[in-house]
Amino acid sequence: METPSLWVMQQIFVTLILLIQSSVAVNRDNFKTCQQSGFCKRHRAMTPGQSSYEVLPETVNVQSTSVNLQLLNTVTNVKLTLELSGLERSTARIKINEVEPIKQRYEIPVGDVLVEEPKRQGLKKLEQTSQSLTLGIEKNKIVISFKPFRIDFYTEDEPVVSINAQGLLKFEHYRTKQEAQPEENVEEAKEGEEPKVGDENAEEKPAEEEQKKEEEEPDLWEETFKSFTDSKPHGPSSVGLDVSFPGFENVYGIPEHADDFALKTTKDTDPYRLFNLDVFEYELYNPMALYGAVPVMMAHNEKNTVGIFWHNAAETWIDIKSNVADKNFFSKVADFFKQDSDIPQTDTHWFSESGVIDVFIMLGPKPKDVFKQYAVLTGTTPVPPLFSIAYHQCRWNYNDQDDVKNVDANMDKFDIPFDVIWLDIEHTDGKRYFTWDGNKFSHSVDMINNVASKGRKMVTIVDPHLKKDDNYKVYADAKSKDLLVKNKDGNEYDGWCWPGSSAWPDFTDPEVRKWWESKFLLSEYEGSTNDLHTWNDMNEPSVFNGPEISFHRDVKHHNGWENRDVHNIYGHLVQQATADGLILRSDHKERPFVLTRSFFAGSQRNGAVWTGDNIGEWSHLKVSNPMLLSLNLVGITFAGADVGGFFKNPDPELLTRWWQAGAFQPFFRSHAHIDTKRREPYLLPDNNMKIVRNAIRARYTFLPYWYTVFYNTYKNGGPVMQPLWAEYPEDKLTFKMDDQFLIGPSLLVKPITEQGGTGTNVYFPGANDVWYDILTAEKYLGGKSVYVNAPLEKIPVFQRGGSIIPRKMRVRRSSGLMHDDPITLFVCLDRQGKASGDIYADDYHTFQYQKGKYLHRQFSFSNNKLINSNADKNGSFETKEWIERILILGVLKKPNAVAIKIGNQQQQLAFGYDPNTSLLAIKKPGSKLQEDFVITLL
Ligand code: NBV
Repeated sequence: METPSLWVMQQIFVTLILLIQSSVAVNRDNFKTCQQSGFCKRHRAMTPGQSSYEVLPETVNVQSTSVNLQLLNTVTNVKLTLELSGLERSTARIKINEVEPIKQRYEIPVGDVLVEEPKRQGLKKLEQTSQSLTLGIEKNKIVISFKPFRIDFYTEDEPVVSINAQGLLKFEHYRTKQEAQPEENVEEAKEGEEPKVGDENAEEKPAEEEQKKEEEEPDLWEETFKSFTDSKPHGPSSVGLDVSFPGFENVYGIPEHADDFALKTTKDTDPYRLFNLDVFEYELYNPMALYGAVPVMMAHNEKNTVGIFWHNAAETWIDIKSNVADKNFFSKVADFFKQDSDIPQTDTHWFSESGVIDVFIMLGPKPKDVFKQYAVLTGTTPVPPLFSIAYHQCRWNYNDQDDVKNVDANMDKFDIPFDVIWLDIEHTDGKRYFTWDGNKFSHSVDMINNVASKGRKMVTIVDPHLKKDDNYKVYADAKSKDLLVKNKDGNEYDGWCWPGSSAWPDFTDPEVRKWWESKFLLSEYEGSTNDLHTWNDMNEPSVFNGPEISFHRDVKHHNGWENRDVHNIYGHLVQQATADGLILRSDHKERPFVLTRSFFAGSQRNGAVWTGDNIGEWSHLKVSNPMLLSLNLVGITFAGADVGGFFKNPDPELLTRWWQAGAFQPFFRSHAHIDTKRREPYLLPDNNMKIVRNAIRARYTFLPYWYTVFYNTYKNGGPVMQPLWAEYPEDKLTFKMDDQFLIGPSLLVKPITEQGGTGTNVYFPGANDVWYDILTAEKYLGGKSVYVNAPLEKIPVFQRGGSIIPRKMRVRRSSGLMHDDPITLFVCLDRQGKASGDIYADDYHTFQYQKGKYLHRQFSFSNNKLINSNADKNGSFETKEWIERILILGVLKKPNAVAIKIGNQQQQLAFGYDPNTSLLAIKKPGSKLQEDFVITLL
């Protein structure tokens, strides 16, 4: 136990933090700008078109799936080694490292981010000259130009990606401090072993000067930000490269930023920053870093979609220039190809503080190809347990077990379904995670069991900071086993967080992750049950008194790596260990649910992500759509934003609109700051409460569809919440659209995000398509925008003609009570009178589906026949679910009769027909979901 005075100090500190955090507006001073970051400045200052790198032709070695070669920096004479390998599915990988580094550089271990060592694919040598090497990979061509060095990728003879076309490759090789003396370095360059190089140096004056300037930079061996000095024992170590997308006007991805979906040029701003940070009350529409980082970008136009994955865990910045947005931008790859200079082009420039250059180039050519290419590298989200895609009720904090009981009872009283109730940090004994405040939660097991008796679950927060208290067994155990992160001197790192003085387990160490997993065993986590799941917060990590509110960069991790090397994967590995812990707890039987605030590429494998501390303002509701689209695009499909906004007290209208939007976003949880007024949905004014209840109930009716969409993305990759262009790649009008989106292939959603909104223009994609309002069955022709009325009670949601969506219309208190409920099929016919769709079902909570215990059924309607057939012979599952009703929209005339055939049995079915809406309702087909049938309209 700490001394009383220390305790008082800690309380004052935490109160101060709370006070600072309740003054709504980001404190920009806490976070570095590019100008305050040495390596960012150095890379940004480079002049395009002056590459100092060339390929040494005699080193080029072409093998069946790869090419190895050396690059020479003609200014410093330092050599780099480059390996370009062909990977399965039209993907290439370029790795650049030092030839003879004086110290090994960090590479992310396989398994942490990449699911496995990527599978190689043949590269065909098409041509080699003294100037270039041309290779073929499937339908694509790769040209490596030697002098200056660049690599161009072509799809069907059109350039789509160019590497180092701007000549911004920069690799700060490890050096000893003396070597960095400017004079010496330049001398050395002049005395290079290869005489030719000296000659060329004469022409390369600007680069030489640049190099000289660089060596004079003050930030190379130590860097100061505010009161923090970052020791850099290994000196400068950054790496950077430019990637151009000829022919592309739009690029997307690289979350997390509170910005538009189509990324903006950074000509007049800082580059987009990827450095996991706790930025409370973040500002909108700027490139500042946030809690998570996925260094994946996609470029899309009518013909092609390509992607880049920058596999580096260090702080990364990305500049974006576009010849369309930045008219007159001087350098264009199009000129190199002697093409019409009106061709749009986007040039990007990536640079990271340390590590190696390891870039994956995914060549598409269609959006779904890139999604799959990326999924093969970093995996997909396993099918979430059904409860986790239903509605979650959270706040900081539900005060005690009686509070939990009351919320649970009130939700039932007001007939509002929910699946999970959450406990924030106050439930613990003094912010010691894995413990309970004994006064408030004396009977945690009874509390959880009571909630679980209605098919519901609970979630508790488990942050990665451990209170430094020798009587706290988790900390004491970690300390005694030497599992904690160290400071630069090798002593246990000490930082301030909620519990006061804290230490952090080193999640980059696989042994530490194993240890953490064991903490979730029921025998270890006293007062927990199998119905308790987990929330990882503050895992950037957030350190109140650290630089930029995080770890010092010279903090030491496993194998001596510094935090600067691994910073962006720390939070990802916290969630991974937590998910594995929950799996261990159930002896690998039950699917875990873990929500994380910090994440990296690959985090999709471990559960859900949310967008952190947003504000209860209309602008934050609006930005949730592009933010979630960006996350979804790069595979983080299970994503949501705090419904209602974390800070402030939004009025009932905003709350209502937020619940409506959340009901159609992948992770659906309302949450609020400890200082906000209580806002459980039943506390809303009666009219708002009813509208919100309907929105939540709508979510429940669509659960079979959500579940199917999640299953399909588990199998194929790609977003759950999709930009329209993912389904309509050729429709230019959709390329910048981010205020409306698709859930799966068939639901179009345009949430109302304006105060006082009573209607909105909805763009219905697909010139040959038709869309149906899910409530009124009103029909809209595709290929145009139409104003749709949307008074408060209305969520503009439309089903695509040509689709079949399974729903469950008997909404109960929780999804857990709906597992066996019957299905209603909503069949919306296209203009040819056809439709198709599918349903995926399993036991909704175990891993048995990964052993073939599932059903995937295909529905198709054409020529007046609806067929239910097996979509996947590898799966079989005996479900009690059955088909209760079939609603077919777009049936032009009333049939004389409707008949069902199952096996050899045929029978007539009752039906009703409404000529005004062209709706045919087939009552009680009564068939089991797993039974093949044919229903004919006669
Ligand atoms: O644990 C308290 C909060 C949590 O409610 C929120 O969702 C997190 O994003 N947490 C941040 C720490 C304090 C924020 C002011």
